[in-house]
Amino acid sequence: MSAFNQTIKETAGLVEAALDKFLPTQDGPLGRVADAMRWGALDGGKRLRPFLAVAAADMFDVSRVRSVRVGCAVEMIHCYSLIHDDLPAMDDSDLRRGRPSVHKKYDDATAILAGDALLTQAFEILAEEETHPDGAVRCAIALELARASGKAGMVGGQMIDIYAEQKDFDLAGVTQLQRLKTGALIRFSAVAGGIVGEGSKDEVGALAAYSEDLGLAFQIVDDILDATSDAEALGKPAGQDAEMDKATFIKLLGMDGAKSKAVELIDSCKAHLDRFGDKSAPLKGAADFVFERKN
Ligand code: GRG
Repeated sequence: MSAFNQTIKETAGLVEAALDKFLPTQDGPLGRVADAMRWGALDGGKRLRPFLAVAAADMFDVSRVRSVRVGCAVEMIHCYSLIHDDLPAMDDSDLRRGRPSVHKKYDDATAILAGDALLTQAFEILAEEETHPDGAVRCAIALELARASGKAGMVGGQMIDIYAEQKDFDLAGVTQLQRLKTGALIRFSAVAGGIVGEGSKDEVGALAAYSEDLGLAFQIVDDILDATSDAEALGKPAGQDAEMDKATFIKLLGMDGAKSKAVELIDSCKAHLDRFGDKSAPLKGAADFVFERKN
């Protein structure tokens, strides 16, 4: 295993343990939604977003107790979005992270409620004093997450994805859609690490620039994997973009053009971190990981 894979695995272990504590099983009528939250959030995924939050915070010597909480908050939002995205009213997907999606394992109502509860618990975690003793810092992180996940961010991107007449989208249109749908949470992750670390405006700005390029590269790779991989390797259905005639980077740039664009973005995202010197190695490693990932 490469040194970076070992590092992201270690962080994922910390996040898994913290999520397990945040999401205990429960007796009585709430047991079902508690179990569904655990099914949707535990034991799966690359944990890329929490890794970005923790690695960015590490550059400012933030304690892992704090940074892992920020990482758990963004992972909970991500997991809620996947649970809702898999519902029959959206992507209608039976498979997620290589196992039945939450509505398949439970039912639609339970999946909706489990997603809602993960969404709200993310903000609960950020608001608690253990995340940062300074209420203004906690508020700044929560504000950033609200913007990244709501109508001006991920939800807005999902809305455009579902309802816009995508066949007419040009590169600017696809880029804007993906910046919102996938990019906003990736951007939040790195930026939140800088905020919890009380970085300067310029330092947080550099993290924003890094994660904006990284988010787009992530999406291009996602398009490539959707077109070239299979459900077994991805742990979710493949070939959906072409089936639904979605506007993707591959459709607009061709496969080679999309790959070149991803390489360009990976190079430029790393360059934004040069000001942090050696401390930025894990975040630069994350960029290579995004490019080389197979699921
Ligand atoms: C339902 C509000 C709402 C939003 C859904 C993010 C999203 C919006 C839907 C997910 C659909 C999708 C497959 C988008 C492509 C990019 C993406 C978010 C992939 C999944 O993220 P990974 O690869 O997944 O980080 P893991 O499982 O590793 O966490």
